Order: sequence, then C-alpha cells, then structure tokens
Amino acid sequence: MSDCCNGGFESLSHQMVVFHDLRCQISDLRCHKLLAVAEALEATSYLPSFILKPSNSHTPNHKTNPKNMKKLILTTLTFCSSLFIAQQASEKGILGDFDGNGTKEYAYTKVSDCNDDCDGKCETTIYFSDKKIKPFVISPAKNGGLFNLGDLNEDGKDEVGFYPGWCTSCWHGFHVYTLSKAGWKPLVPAISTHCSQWEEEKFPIKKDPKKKGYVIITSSQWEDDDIKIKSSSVKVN
Ligand SMILES: [Ca+2]
Ligand SMILES: [Ca+2]
Repeated sequence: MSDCCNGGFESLSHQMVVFHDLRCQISDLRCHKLLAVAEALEATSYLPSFILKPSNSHTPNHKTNPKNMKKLILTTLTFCSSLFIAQQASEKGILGDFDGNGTKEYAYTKVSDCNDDCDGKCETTIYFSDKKIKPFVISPAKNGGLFNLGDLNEDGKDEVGFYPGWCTSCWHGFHVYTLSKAGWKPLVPAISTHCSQWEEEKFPIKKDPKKKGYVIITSSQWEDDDIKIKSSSVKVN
C-alpha cells in the first residue's frame, strides 16, 4: 500500500502522487509541508524536470503542461491550507457538558514536546475550562481534531472524540472517551480509520437510532489488498 504521507513532496520527483492521493489533505502537517513547497515554487518557479521536458506531441496535454500542473499544485495546496485552518479553529475548544453537571464547559487541546517531524514525546492533553474536570493525555498525537460526540451511552455526560494528528500514515485511530467515576476511560477501543474514510465523510461513531444503548461504529480495515469501510452496532450501555 502506498503511504501518501511518507516522503511528503519528494514524491513529486517520481510521479505526481500528491494529486492522486488527495487523502493527504487530511493531515495538517502534510499540508504544512506542501505549503512550504508551494512557497518555494512561487519563489523559484521550480518544476520537476519530467514536467518541463517537452512533449513529443504538439497537442496540449493537461497532465504535462507546466502551467496547468503548477496551477493544480497551488489549487491543491490552497485546499490543504483551508483544511488546516478548519482544524485550528477546533483547537479553540468544543462546548459540551462532559461531566453531566448541567453546565456546558469547553474542552481544548495542547500538544507538548513534538516538533514538525513528530519527534519527541508528542503528548496531547485535553483540558477543560471547568477545572474540576481532570485533563487527560493521548499519546502519541501531534494535536488533532476534538469532537463533542454527544451522550453516546446515555449517562448524562457528553463523550469526547479525538482524531490524533501525526506525520506519517493515513491510518489513525479515532479515540472515544467518557468520564466515569474513576476518571476518563475509552468508551470503545480506538477505532481504526483511514483518511479515505474521512474523505467519504463516514464518521467513526454515532448513536444507533434503532437500538437503545448501542452505537454504530464505522472503521477502516485492510482486507483483500484494499481498504474496506465497515459499520457495526455495538452495545455501550
Ligand atoms: Ca459540565
Ligand atoms: Ca455519556
């Protein structure tokens, strides 16, 4: 399986993998890398030699026309950039009643000891504006997307969803946490998701509308040399 993330933009020197593998858009870090290259492209008008090589045919070819290619690169990068901004917005916090006391509070994340290459401990802590609610750590995670999942197990408290950011791979586990008397614990084991699942907007967990006390878990699995997205109903209460 090709990994759309490893190597970042170096893949340009071989093939325009970056375009067929738009799944890369999911990761903000990858977008960072691509944006950096976009700036370099703008500054130097550099394009890989195989793109600049004249075509044998006089017929204009969209795939090998340097101008079109550059436009496509920059369009892709702009889209990546907008996704990154969307993720940043979520870092301001999500509102929910995570301890079930009837008052909504904010949950927000902070990452520590994690450089652009994901070197370091890379611990992301989820904090709450109500300081009576204990923070908890998810590691490794170079920050990530935070979600209020609603009250999935009907105990009066909203569950927290976390989609960790990372520098490599399109496979990331989606975490679902619930506040118990003993503290924060996973409501279900981390849900395996591939970025193609996110592209298709198949969210990993939701209440099962047909079965009380159940959730529908949608995960990505590698089967028969392909990524399969499967859903099943699981009891949580
Ligand atoms: Ca509360
Ligand atoms: Ca709950």
